[in-house]
Amino acid sequence: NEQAYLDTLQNILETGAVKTDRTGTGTHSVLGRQMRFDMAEGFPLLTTKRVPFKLIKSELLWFLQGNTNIKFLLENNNHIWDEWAFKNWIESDGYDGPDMTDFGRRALVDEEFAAAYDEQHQIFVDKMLSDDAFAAEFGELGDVYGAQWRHWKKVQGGFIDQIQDVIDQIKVHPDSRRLIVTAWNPEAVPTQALPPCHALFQFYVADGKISLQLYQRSADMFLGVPFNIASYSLLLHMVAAQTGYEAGEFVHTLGDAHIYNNHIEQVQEQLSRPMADLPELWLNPEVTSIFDYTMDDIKIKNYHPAKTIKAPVAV
Ligand code: THF
Repeated sequence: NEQAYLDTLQNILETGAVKTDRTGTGTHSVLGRQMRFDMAEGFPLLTTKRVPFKLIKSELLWFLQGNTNIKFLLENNNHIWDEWAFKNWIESDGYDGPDMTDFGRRALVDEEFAAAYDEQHQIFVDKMLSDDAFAAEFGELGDVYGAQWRHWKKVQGGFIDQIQDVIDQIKVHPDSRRLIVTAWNPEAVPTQALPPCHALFQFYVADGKISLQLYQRSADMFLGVPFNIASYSLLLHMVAAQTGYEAGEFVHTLGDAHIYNNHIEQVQEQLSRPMADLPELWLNPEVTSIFDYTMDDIKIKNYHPAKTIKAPVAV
């Protein structure tokens, strides 16, 4: 439950190596940790800070649609993938605004630049929502989760729908040790702006319950991981509902688990807070396919978190 997450944060602060990273922010980092979340203890949406569940829902529905264009996210007021599409735009010939090179880092250290970035970001979002051709060209993130999950490209041509296939397999061979979905494609990695952080996951059925383990190669402990825990737990509940099993455990296995240097105060604030009881998840029982869930079919109940804690995202 939530304690496993808080213990991992504490452990990284105490034992993490000081390590530089791709984004230039710097981290405290450890290799190889594991957290377990038993769905019987409640839905693991953290209570020591508010985690915006709406954003988790729309992101997961976006993955499950096989959608890789951020337009759907923007229509749902979800901006967690904006930076990646924004980067496509400012590096294109169609962009004629002020120089936005390295915007993520510069926005943190230069107030004047941050204002210019906010302005260009807003222009980008407005264009995305009002101009279909613009959205088709610059909202596209390419080979990200939706593509890998739902239409993995076969060498001989054609596609594999890994989500449909794994659900079919769970129904026919629940004992299988091959109930795997992979997002990691070594052929695609060199050309990807952001190779998948959640690289591979596996389902496991025993005693009438279905569980899910994720291998996450890179874990932004303060911002990304609370989302990832809730997202995969939601996916587990959906797959459980669609295969007739009870939801068991979400096992979260981390590779490079890090706290960014500009998140340390926020982590300390979070660690000082008491936990509340975990909320409950409601899924509309009338939905008969994993691909048919909508925003209204998914609800969180009795969620009483502590206040939001803001932190900058490393790009
Ligand atoms: N990049 C980095 N540096 N960390 C990540 O966790 C991450 N992701 C995805 C892609 N790139 C990443 C995007 N996931 C937030 C949460 C998840 C993200 C990206 C950003 C975030 O900023 N959350 C804020 C609220 C944001 C809001 O309200 O709009 C928060 O306080 O939780 C790993 O999957």
